[in-house]
Amino acid sequence: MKIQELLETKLGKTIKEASNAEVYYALLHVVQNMAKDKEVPVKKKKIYYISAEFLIGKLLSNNMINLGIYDDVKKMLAENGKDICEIEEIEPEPSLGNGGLGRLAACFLDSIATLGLSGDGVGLNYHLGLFKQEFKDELQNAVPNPWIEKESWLTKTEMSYPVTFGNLTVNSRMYDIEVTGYNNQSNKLHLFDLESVDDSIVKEGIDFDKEEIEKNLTLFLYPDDSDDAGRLLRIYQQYFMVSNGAQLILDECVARGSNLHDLYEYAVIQINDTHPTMVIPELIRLLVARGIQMDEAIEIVTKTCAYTNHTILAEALEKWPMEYLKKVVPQLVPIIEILDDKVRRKFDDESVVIIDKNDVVHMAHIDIHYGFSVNGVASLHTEILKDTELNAFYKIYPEKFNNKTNGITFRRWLIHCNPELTALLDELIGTGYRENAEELEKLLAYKDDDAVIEKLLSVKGDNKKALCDYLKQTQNVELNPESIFDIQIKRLHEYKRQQMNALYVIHKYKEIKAGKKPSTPITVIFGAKAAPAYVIAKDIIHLILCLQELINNDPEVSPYLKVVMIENYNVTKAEKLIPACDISEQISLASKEASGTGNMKFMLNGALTLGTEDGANVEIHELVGDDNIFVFGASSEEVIKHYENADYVSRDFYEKDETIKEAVDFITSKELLAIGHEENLTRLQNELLNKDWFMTLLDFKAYTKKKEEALKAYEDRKAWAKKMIVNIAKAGYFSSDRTIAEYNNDIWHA
Ligand code: 26Y
Repeated sequence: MKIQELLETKLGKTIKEASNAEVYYALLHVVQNMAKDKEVPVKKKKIYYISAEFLIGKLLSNNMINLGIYDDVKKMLAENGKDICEIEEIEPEPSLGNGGLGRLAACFLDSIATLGLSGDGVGLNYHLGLFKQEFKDELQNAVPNPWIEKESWLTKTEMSYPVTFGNLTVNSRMYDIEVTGYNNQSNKLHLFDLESVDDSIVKEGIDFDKEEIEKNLTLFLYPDDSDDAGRLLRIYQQYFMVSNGAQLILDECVARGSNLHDLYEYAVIQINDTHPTMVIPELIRLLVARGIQMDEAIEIVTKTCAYTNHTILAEALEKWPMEYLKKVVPQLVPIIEILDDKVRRKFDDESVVIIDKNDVVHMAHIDIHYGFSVNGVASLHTEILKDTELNAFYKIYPEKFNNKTNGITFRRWLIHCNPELTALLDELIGTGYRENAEELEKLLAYKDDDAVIEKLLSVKGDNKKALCDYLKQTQNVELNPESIFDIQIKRLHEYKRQQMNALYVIHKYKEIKAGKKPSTPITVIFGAKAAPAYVIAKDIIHLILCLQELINNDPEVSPYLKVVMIENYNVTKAEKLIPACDISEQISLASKEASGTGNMKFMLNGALTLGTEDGANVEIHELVGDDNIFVFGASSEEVIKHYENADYVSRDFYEKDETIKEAVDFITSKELLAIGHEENLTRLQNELLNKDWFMTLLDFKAYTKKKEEALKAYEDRKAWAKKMIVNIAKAGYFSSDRTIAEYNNDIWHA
């Protein structure tokens, strides 16, 4: 049956008669069934990608693109007076992730299905997910983000498992989301939930009783962990996720013919950062319970599990006090002790133990000793892991270490979010690049073609206008589409240095006030959520919101400079911002950003990177060459040395440099104090002057200099467009299809 008929049967009326919402829910149903028809029987070995986050974004259009029906449906809807974009608006964005690690997991599921591999995601079904961000009084407010509707992409399954915490046993419920591959099969994302969860226990904002485990377990992603109850809740969540996952994996493997002794021939488990680490002792426990000897169980699990590290920030490498584990998962404690004992017998090195002398359990150490692969997510990151952070482990297990530079799915980050650019590419180089991303290089042939340059600039211009309309509608800001769009969108963290960009904004404001006007107006756009317990991160948001208020309302400055902080930045908003960007801000302190993936999305959509030699920026630089990127700042080696020698003193930079002093002083100027809060602004200023752990002032001068260079380069639109072409053409390497092919060849062998 044709889709129109299917829809109208489901609707019980014609599409013309139905409302947008009715059409959306009917489409959801039809598309979901089409996806289910694409499920294929599992081959012997299956990949299980286990992750606390899956930042999947809206699914309707993505699924229609992957099923190959998007264009037809769009046309058919238009013929019936319906606009597909308005129908997309109806869908709530699932709130199952926070940032890069979660979005990477979503891109990977897309590529696993696209490459025809059998591989499912395993995670949790958070009802309120990551908080929704609202701005009030120039401050971030966190409110619950309920996203699950009566009819949604979630399918309730028959599967349920008991999970025991000490003397509390709960029963889970598994929900599935279909994961469609591009022109290929469907896999599944399994999300575990607890039926007794109760949204109504949430009181003011996102506060709730952290001790009512049966009511709160799957409410929030990353609940506040600034007190004991919060930290215990995180362990409850992690164990609930991995115990369900482990039971599912064993059941499925047995059903496919495994005798459990050969588990690793039937399953490979990719552990996404340390959050799912307890899957290792849990699997060992379950194998022993099924009659396998402890030593053999440990060996089997070690051959089944592989670990990806996404960060070298100490605060993110999880360590749990044994005392907490004894409370929540007493059944794992003897196993963790055995794992530690084996390490201690083999290696006389306190830095590689599992349970340290303070009785704290190092989760990453479990992954490295009891997994067969350890990978970083960009070349520089992997080298830093091997040389410094995990050097002691690298010496023991050099063969386990490998790099897998991150990637992004072009289905969402090009075909879906930038249809105009996609159409231009189709016209110029054919559609082969959709399945073989390296074919984007064919675009290089048009580098000197004036007609193509014209078209490319016009596509960018249209995307900028569309963003202006959207921001006018949603945030009531008036932007100039002729200005240069300079965008920094990512989680808020001091190492990512949104504060450095904010200092630049101050610097520009002062210049304009002093009569030095930029030849092209500049629009600086930020989007970021700060963890609710991360005080300085919230202060940085406060500063940006104050600057927005000050600058946009100053008639002398606003024709030349505007600042916008996007409210509740999420995947859907990223899809509108990225195609409209001219300058992609990737300005983390070198050595701190493991990879970054936004940098790749911007490049693919024809933005030029202004960045440090950090994470995958290094690889972008290598691919596009010096002329097509703006690189600045201290190198990772220099930064690592500063930390080793503890010789960076931010106040020296402040005192020695007038521009720096002027910008930092302005944070507590009478202009900003008239808008914002003294407490927040002073605290942030003091942080920069007395600590500045991520060396903002070290790189500030180099940053402003490079940014001026970029702004200058933008003036020559044709030369700029050529750089855009090189960036798009070289982005093929960053397809997550390439990344997943590497995971499969080197790690999974599925
Ligand atoms: C539990 C808590 C301590 C924690 C919560 C979330 C720790 C880490 C995270 C998330 C980390 C994350 O998103 N890392 C990012 O992973 C991306 C995908 O590999 C990288 O591109 C990015 O550089 C890295 O910051």
